[in-house]
Amino acid sequence: MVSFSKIALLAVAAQAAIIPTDSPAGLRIRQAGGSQGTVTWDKYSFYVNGERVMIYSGEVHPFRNPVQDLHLDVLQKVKALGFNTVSIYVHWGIVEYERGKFNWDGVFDLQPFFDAAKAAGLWVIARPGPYINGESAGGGLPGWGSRVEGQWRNSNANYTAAWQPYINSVGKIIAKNQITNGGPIIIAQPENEYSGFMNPDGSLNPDEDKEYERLLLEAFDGAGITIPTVCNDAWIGGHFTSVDVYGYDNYPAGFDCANPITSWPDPPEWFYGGQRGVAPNTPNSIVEFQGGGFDSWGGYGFEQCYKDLGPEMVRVYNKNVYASATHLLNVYMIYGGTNWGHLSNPGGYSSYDYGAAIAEDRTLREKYYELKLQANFLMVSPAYLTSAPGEVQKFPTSGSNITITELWDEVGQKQRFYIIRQTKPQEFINSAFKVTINTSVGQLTVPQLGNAAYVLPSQDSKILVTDYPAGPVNILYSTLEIMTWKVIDGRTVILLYANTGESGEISILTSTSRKVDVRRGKSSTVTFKQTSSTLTLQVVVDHETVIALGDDILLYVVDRVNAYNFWVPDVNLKQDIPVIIKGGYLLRTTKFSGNTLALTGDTNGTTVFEVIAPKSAQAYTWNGQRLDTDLTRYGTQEGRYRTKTPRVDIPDLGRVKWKYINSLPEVSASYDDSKWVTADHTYTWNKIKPTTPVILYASDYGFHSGNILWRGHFTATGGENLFNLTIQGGNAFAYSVWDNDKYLGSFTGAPAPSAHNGSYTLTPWAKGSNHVLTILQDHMGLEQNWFGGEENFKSFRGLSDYSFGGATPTLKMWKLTGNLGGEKFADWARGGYNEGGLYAVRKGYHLPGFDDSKWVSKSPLKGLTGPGVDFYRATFTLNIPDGVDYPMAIDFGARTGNSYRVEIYVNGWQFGKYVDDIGPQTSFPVPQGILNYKGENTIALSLWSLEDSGAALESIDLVIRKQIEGGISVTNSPAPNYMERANSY
Ligand code: IPT
Repeated sequence: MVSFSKIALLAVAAQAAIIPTDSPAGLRIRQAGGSQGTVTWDKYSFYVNGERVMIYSGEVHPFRNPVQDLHLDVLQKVKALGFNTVSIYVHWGIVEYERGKFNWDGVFDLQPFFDAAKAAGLWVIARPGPYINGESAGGGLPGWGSRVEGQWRNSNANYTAAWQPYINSVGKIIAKNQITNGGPIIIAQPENEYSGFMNPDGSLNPDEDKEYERLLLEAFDGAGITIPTVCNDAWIGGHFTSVDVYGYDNYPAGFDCANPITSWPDPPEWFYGGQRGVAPNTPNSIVEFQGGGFDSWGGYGFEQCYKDLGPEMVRVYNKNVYASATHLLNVYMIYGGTNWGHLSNPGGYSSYDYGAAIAEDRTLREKYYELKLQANFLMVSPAYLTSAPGEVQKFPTSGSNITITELWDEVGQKQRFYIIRQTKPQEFINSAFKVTINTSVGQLTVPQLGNAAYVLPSQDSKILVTDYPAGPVNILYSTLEIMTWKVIDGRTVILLYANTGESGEISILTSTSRKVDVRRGKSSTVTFKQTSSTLTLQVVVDHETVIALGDDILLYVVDRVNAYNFWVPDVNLKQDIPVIIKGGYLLRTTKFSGNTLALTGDTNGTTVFEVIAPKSAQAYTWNGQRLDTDLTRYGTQEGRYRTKTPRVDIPDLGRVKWKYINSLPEVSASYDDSKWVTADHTYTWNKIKPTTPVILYASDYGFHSGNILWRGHFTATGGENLFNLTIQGGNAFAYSVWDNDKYLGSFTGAPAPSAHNGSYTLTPWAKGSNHVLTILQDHMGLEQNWFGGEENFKSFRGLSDYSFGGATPTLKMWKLTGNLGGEKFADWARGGYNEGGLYAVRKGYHLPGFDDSKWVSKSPLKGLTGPGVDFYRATFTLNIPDGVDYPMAIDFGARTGNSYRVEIYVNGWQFGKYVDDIGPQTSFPVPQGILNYKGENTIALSLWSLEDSGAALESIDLVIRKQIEGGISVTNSPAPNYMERANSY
């Protein structure tokens, strides 16, 4: 099923967009200026409750985290970045797995997520689709959609009838939680990347379907959504401009994990002009901006991708988009999560770590701290919100390696921001030069003192400010970057940073002569010059230098890594008490009551806290314990905290008592498949019509995920000696074939092929003999449907053709099964996607509470000696104390290269799909809440061997990924026990 290469199309589109084009159809503002009055906008930025705001957002997908309590953990981490918003997708296919029956219960309930966002102090951008993409099964479209004829993602009436109930249902939930009703949602996005369009014959259609867009907006309105709508155009292509605020996305670093950094494209510069061309009256809004990348079967693994998409990427590309005066920026993903329970499309595997700032196991990467520096700066720089790019200098002209954009505050008419960046970051050229800037005292070439140069390492970008007010302090310019500033008890504290060893300069407009007093660090690193109107300091950045400039200015000049330690909390979620905290792995909340400043958060290792707070705070607590502090030489408080991360005993999964059954009874002579679904359709809604006498597409019969089994019953004519088939399952799929109980062979799969033509030799069939051909196939998830009008998500899973050699037998019937019940799935708590069609799973043996005492003892380390499927169960207990966060994973040892596949069920939740010979994933994070940290756990594994030589796990371990004190308290997700499944087979 080759569809158009989206990437190629995007490349063409991106090229086209570099050339400024005439603006397409003007923007229709549905709520001119925002009729609800709470979330409004002008050409520069959004306003919330009348206050102009930078919307700095991170994408998280509630559906990729089935532990409701952990949302708060992730959202507090996003809040602590200095972000004020999160953006979410809702996956239609999960919540309406059976047409017309919505599952908003338990882990699928969105309310706990919205409540957690509110509790964390974040706004929400809600993006319910109907189509989302997001490397998810069907791109969000439901499996039953395979039986809805015609084009999807346009105004096809069949499709309209399919999505309207869903948008109505999710729309009401969004409306209930929008800001005007007291909830956190400020913006809603219909559809996603409605940017490329197809005709029924598969040819490209240049036109979007405006009737579809109108119907969507009407449905949003109908559900009561009054907050502004945005679109997410895949490039600045002027699509779906009938929303309130036009938005677009950008993934500037690409997705090349193989060649970290050297493969980076030059940072683009055309965004601002492009956006102004399409939507001059709304804020420049990047609704998705690369925060990492996806990885596919046979890929490189996310740690390798992170090398390409780490803190350097944030310095180069995020700062580059600030040069385009971007005033809504959503980082996709800030936390990726897990494709548990078959939620991925075939382009991805269980981990959706994304190399994001917050890793899949919820630990923080260095990129997190880099983002924190940048977001904090923007949040204290309101003039940025009314700035627009002016002159762009290429500098120095000789090497032409530097690009400088001057942003000018058009409203305040005073401040400038110079975004200084490497033009060719992929070429590893460090630069040192002088910069000419415009200030209120005229043009200056900086740095001014001595022979110092402005230093810009190869994968760096810096923001230089002029005439920047930090409260009452007028900074004439600073070549040191500002992380934050606060006026605390009349003294302005300014936090400045650069890389270790670089020198930086800050010049303050002041007519009084000020004593430069280095209170911490080496005074030899500081030089200064006072004139009648300015005080200019130059500092060689070395760890931490604290300089008092009289009583009312305190400068912290720190190196980057040290700057990572500072947190600017939103005290009492009101930001009205100026506080800066240094220290800790994470600062979650800050509450001020009476005279106590109560901090909560996480630590690892010994932590030195510094509290920079008003004197009215006389006592400090950390997670409820009193923090003893001493006064520093500059009036702040410092205290030491020793992290307690107790040792815990973790079971050795290689040695626990494993029980086993054969999970492939289907190939035994006596097997009875009468309860299976009979494949008796002779018509398919699919536009790919098969040659088979009956339709053998799993989705046509309601099976959309996990393994699928087919059984073809034949009576031999005599002499059949070959079985040929064309079968499809998605990238990296595999299948095995049996003739009665005789194994014929397997296609073991490879990263790319999603279909296979196979030929299997039969021991010649005797005339009149009965044969059942059993095919066990993998289903790698439903395809996405990127093009509007496309039907790619219907790509079949199953057989489109088969034939025999030697003779042709008489078909009696075909039977099939996937998960028990198909769309009427068995497990409401864990959802329709969680289960597949393997015998043991159909029976519910993966669930906790099943009595396996009669099963045989055998370890998955022993495995199978031939082809087939084993199913294993074991139980173990954990006893992890409160007050710590010990994220865990199930690790398989090194890949052996043998062809076998494992699905991991933890307390009934499918939390990993391991393909030994394709990879790359070998470590599967399982969150607390799925793992019961205080009591019994059930682990179940299916082990499918696709080779005559058999298969066994090399090793299996439960590992603690990191030991952190703090965390939040987690209630286990519902994990209903096994109950006998009456009609199971
Ligand atoms: C963009 C999609 O909007 C998003 O859903 C996700 O799939 C993301 O890509 C990649 O992770 S599409 C963009 C690459 C043009």
